[in-house]
Amino acid sequence: MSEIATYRREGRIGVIALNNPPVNALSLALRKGIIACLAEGAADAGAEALVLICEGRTFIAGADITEFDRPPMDPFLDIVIEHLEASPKAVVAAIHGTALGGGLETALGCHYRVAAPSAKCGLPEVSLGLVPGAGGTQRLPRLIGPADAAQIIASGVPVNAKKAHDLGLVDAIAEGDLLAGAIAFAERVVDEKMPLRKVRDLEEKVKNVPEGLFEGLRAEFAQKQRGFNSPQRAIDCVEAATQLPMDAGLKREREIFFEAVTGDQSKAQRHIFFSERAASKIPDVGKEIQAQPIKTAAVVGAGTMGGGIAMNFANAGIPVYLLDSTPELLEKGMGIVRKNYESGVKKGRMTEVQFEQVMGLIRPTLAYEDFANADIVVEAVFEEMEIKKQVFEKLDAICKPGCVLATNTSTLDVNEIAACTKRPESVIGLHFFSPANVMKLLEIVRGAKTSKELIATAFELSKAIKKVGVLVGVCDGFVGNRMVHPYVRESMFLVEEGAAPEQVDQALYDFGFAMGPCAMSDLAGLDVGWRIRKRQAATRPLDERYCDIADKICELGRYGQKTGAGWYRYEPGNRAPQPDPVVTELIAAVRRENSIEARSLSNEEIVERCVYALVNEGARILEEGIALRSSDIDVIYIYGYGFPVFRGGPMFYADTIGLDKVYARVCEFHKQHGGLWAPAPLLKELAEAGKRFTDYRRA
Ligand code: T1G
Repeated sequence: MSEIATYRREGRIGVIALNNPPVNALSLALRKGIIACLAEGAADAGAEALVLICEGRTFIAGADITEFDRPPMDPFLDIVIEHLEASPKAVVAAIHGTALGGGLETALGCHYRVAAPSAKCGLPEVSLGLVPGAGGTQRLPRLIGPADAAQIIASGVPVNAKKAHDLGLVDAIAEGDLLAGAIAFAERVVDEKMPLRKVRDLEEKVKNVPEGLFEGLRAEFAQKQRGFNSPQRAIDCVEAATQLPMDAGLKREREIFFEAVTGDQSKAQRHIFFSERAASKIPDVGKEIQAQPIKTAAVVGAGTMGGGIAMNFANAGIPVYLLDSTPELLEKGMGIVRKNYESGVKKGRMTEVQFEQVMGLIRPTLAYEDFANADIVVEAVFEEMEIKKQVFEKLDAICKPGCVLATNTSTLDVNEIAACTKRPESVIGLHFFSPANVMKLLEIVRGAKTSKELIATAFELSKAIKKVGVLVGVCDGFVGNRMVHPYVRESMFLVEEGAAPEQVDQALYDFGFAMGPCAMSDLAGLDVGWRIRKRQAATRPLDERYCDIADKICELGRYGQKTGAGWYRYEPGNRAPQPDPVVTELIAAVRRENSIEARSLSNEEIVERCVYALVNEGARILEEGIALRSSDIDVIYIYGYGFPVFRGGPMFYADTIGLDKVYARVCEFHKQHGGLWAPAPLLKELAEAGKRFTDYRRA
């Protein structure tokens, strides 16, 4: 591998080239390399100005996040940036790919910035629970003004090259060869005697602060990023840039950064950043296993799920057949797809041309024969095993050898489905979450005979369709739904014992969930859980505690939002849940029938009972090997069930609380509420050994 940082001259311009794959993260070696190359450039009499550029797919994508859990190592990034600013020769940053975090801060330490048309610039530190820690919150407001800077910093969302140029963040867009463009710009700086402009010296824009700017920003981000600390702290940093001289502002920023980097929220968010990437690393499926190319797809079932799944392929540019059994069902399904895209056009997320393009990629059909050349078929028919088996028998007869046969089942046995084909090695579960065109989670269900090539293909496909793929094993509900069962069950027990549905939901909403279990069930459809509970009734132990409140709600035909009423009632066209006296009375009747004296429950007990129910089941799933690692369970709960990312997922949250404390509470619940709370053996084992789920690997 070539050196991590090199200096060379091209004509009268010195070129500093960085090469630290995969994303030129600012490791200690890279920071030292930049300083050394700057010294070479300063000493090179033939160099009249300097260009800082990166090899590989992107400009510096940030500080090296892996260094944050270790003591900081000198030279810190802010020292590197001081060297850039102090250069006696103008330094022009040449940006391609994504200049993010410390990468953009490094570019802000340069005197000028040139970007490729496809480049993006951003300060995404808040997504890691941090704030920029190398001057970004002090320099960016000085360059583009505090209002625009605060939006970029508090949202963490990058801006494209055109927007960056419009804001004055970059000085020129280099069409064609980036290096040539940057060198030409550097020559212009010399020839036109442009000033050695240090961003830190630009005071004009931080002096004129619009009235109420920061109060407005705090309110905006308290709503947009509910429960997250770092956006608020980022706004504090930008406000400091308008109140303090540069060095004092840098000091303030550093204080806030170190407070954030040692805080639980950042540790949780960094945990999820790496966990999401670790999920695609399968111990027995190495890089030597070749994924199959997916050039054409097909979906069986044009219902809400099938249409949403088809949209994922079309959005990735993959032509996809969408099949159903009658023209009416097909027409209805295509209508839902069209409506989804039309709302995207209305919201400006896609143009009319893009709308026509994606719609053109989805081809409705009534004939399985159209699937003969498909590379993958995803079955999304009714959740009944016999119906699914009939579909797979047809697919087995029609699809070409090597075609991926995937089922979107949310709970059924993938091995049983595979067994009805002659090619079980080509069968896999691809469990999408509703709405399938929106939710990022994809549970990849590995059957006993699923081939390694198919696992590799499924992960490649999940990246292509912008999903977060997580491998799970075969059991009732795989990981997500298996855990949501005790979570929802516990919420019903809490209602039976005395809490109102809205109290349970509010407690978990305040904990950070996107919505509470009752509102979530109303959204997903109460009939879904009802059908599963009816299927499970045959094997449920007679002495097992059971709450039938949700069943009784379903018996009234109240399935949630889709019927206008469930746990809550819904005004037409309004999804806001309204407490309903009908349900209040139904709950009171169930309590009377079971001689339950309603008691007042604390929000703390509600959260512990629901979240520890997740943790206890997650421990069983880990022990059985249904999930490879606890961080996979965390990723599933963040991306599939709205668990707050600033708590890192249920298993990481339990580690943060301390497994000894969690185990003690589970034992108390076991005493109070019986067998369903039997502590998972792994939870007991790790708690007693003073260990964490995060460190656990199944032997
Ligand atoms: N540090 C260390 N490793 C990183 C990294 C980083 N900043 N960014 C990515 N990686 C690894 C990643 O774990 C994966 O490893 C590989 O690179 C490819 O990443 C001081 C404090 C740049 C948009 O938040 O958003 O600067 O799995 O799979 O999909 O103020 O990576 O291959 O072993 O994501 O093409 C701020 C984080 C840091 C950017 C590329 N920067 N990275 O996406 O590839 S804090 C960020 C990303 C900071 C300063 C502050 C994405 C990407 P592996 P990937 P990708």
